[in-house]
Amino acid sequence: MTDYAQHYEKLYTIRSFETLLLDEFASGIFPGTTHTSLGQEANAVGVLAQAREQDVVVSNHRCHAHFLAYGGDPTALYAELMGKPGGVCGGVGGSQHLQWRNFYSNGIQGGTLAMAAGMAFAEKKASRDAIVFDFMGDGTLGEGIVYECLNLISLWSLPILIVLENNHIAQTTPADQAVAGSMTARFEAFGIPATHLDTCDVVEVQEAAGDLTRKVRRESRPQALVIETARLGTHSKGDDPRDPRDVELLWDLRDPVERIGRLLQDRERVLIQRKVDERIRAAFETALAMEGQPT
Ligand SMILES: Cc1ncc(C[n+]2csc(CCOP(=O)(O)OP(=O)(O)O)c2C)c(N)n1
Ligand SMILES: [Mg+2]
Repeated sequence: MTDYAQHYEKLYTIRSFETLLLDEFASGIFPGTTHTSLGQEANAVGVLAQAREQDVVVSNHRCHAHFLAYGGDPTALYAELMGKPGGVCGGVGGSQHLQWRNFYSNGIQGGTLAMAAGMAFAEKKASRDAIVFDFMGDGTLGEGIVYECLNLISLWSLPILIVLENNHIAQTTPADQAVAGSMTARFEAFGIPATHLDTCDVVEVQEAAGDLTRKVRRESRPQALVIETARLGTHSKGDDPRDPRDVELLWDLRDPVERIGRLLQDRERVLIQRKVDERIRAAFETALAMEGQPT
């Protein structure tokens, strides 16, 4: 399998998982709400290709892509979303609160950076050879705790790669109405070097994350990566004030799955799609058949 085909399979696995989740949501099998990663798959796959076993990953409310790219099991994630005891966290965490191995997600915006800082501090203090990956959104720059954390992360030289996924919207609020000035400058003001990337190409993300990850490991100090990305779906289940024509344009221009898929032969792409769709459907059915009452 070529590198492109491997990338495609990883991206398409997330896409297939999220698409089936949305399709099945209407049946009422999933309690609560959920935020899908449609459009942001390349950030998860590209960045977490750099994660080693001992590293820690801290994610936010939009965590499915991060969890699956980390190596999380789709069956356990569906079961978690169904509130089943066989889920990632026994069904009590739901869509936003996952913990498996060194992966942690939390729905409290900005609180996740405090978690990441604390864990990076612990790793550094114990002289363990681990770094922390933290994912956050543009809207989370409005949380005061982020700046307290950036201050300490810089002062204590904590080994964190902060990945800011700028999808230009926070629920229904456009970033240009909520975030003043430059996003990279906000990190730089605290002495944290920030790299800016405007792409939906998984290879570009992986390369940039590779450079930054090496620096974080070698120097044991923080780096930030601001990625211009696109939310191709609604915020959670139906909230999206954007003009549908604008969203359609994003699908045409900023779809990471389509972008890498174009590099494959039609036959190979379709075979991967079929294999993955079957695997994801089987994961869903297995979760559905699991014993135990939803929590
Ligand atoms: C402290 C806090 N306030 C409000 C919310 C409700 N909420 C969940 S996601 C979200 C928007 C987040 O926007 P952004 O950080 O840009 O991430 P995105 O959803 O675009 O991935 C809001 C307001 C929350 N989860 N936590
Ligand atoms: Mg956002």
